[in-house]
Amino acid sequence: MRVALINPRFRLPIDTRTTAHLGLAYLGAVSERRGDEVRIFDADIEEQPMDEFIREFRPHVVGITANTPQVKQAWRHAAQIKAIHDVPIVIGGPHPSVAAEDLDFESAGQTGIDLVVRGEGEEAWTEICDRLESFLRDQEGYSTRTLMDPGKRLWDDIQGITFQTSDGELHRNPDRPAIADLDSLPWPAYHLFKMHKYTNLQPATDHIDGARSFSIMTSRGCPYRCTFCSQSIMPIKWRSRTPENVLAEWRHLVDDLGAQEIGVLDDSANIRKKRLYELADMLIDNHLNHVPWIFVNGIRANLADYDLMSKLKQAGLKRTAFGVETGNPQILKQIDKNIDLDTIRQAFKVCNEVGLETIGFFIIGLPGENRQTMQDTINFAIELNPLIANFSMMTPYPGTKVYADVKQHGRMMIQDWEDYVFFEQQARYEMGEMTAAMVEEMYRKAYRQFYLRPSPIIRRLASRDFWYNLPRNMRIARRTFLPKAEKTGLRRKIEAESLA
Ligand code: B12
Ligand code: SF4
Repeated sequence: MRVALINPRFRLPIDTRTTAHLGLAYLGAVSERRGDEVRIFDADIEEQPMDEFIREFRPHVVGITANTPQVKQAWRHAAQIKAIHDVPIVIGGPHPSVAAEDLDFESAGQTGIDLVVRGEGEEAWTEICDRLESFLRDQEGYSTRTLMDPGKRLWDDIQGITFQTSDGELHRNPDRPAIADLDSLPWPAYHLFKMHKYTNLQPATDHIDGARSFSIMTSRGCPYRCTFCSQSIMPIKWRSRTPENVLAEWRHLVDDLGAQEIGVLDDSANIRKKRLYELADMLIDNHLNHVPWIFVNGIRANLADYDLMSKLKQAGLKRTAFGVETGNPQILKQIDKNIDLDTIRQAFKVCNEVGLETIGFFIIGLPGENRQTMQDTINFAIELNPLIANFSMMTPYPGTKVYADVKQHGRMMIQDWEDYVFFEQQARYEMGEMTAAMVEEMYRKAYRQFYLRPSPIIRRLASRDFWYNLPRNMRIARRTFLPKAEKTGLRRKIEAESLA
């Protein structure tokens, strides 16, 4: 079959890095394993209009991915495609996977969308394509409406999907268990992307373009449930690939694709330390440790001891992120992070001793905060002094505990899914004594107090990447430090573009 996979356009109002979509890369790989002809249309980087692509390729099935701020664009794309080519359209990704808020039904009811896949997609996608292929074999011509005929019961036994039959009834099939054997998955199909069009997600090396910067996922899931974290895709059960399987893909990235840096995207890569020791030894023994790599997302600070971090450093690790979130002990308890400030301090100390660069993720405006607790976070960031301090304003994603709390006790200030981005300078909710004005003020203060100190300024100026990317860095600095009027203009521009 001809399979089209689409990443809807959603350019963040920041100079975000664009990267090949790993979820679509996996789906593309399983489709190719089925024998399909696959095209990926990443609206963020394509120059060709999407309708032209659909008319030319005439896919037998379309898959669209969506996180929360992308979902409305995904629906627009679905309606647009259906209007020119009657093809089954499947949506998946973090947003429609939130069944707790009926967000699967929300997408299933949209014009153009036939099926919703909840959670990890590889197995459901394969089953849907298998089913569709055998159905199409018996058809001369058909309309997608016949696929959704309740009498045909075509989709009743596929786990983890939601759909609306043509009589208007919504169906939510039972959940699909998490993929138990991650080694059984093919490697992400990067050859389906125009890799030269991407930048690197989190540059560890000076000025490497996307063609030489790749992502990898060595484990899936996270055993924790922080109150703010949107975990609709990855189940609580943490699973990992074997070190041998990871090594083989790593070698492929370096030897076949010419990777000059690698970003590990795991939610919590260091849950099982033994596995990382084994992987590190293998990278060293196989002479793959010359390619720098980084933990793009936070690893657990309580599991980042000296021995492990120094072994990982020998294996090529250059930089690691930690989800610090807050500098206030009480707020830290309330967000169920299951960690304390001293443990976080220790992890940063270890990384400094070992010579690893660090990234700290901090949240301004968690439930229960006041000016002082937010100041505690800024002070803690300055004390830890990571290479990169990333402050974001708390954005309550549907399905999280914070979302439920704000709905019940606070005042949500955004109603549109397209506003669920957290690098704008606007607070997303108010609760208790925490006003939007206070959060916005503290957010700006966080960036000013952290970055406008001599040591970060000198560090930036000393890095070659800063000079290579000077125009981009100046734009980021201007947007970060200037008042929010600048942002509003940017937002309007994006809206206008997406309507055009
Ligand atoms: C890397 C990453 C990024 C990167 C790259 C994003 C990208 N293009 O992939 C960057 C930094 C750009 C980014 C930005 C943002 N991100 Co982000 N990101 C991630 C991260 C850490 C890994 C993504 C990943 O590769 N996952 C692994 C792959 C295998 O999973 P997947 O992409 O979800 O795809 C699987 C399933 O979802 C499903 N599936 C997905 N699409 C489809 C489509 C079909 C048809 C089917 C059948 C199945 C299916 O099958 C796939 C295979 O199993 C996740 C956390 C996580 N664990 O996933 C957060 C995450 C996706 N991001 C999140 C958020 C909030 C954002 C931002 C909105 C943050 C912001 N700045 O405001 C932006 C949005 C940017 C945008 N343009 O859309 C949230 C999403 C929550 C939500 N409800 O939408 C997550 C889940 C983090 C979290 N736990 O809160 N992100
Ligand atoms: S923030 Fe990190 S540790 Fe907490 S649930 Fe999300 S991925 Fe897990």
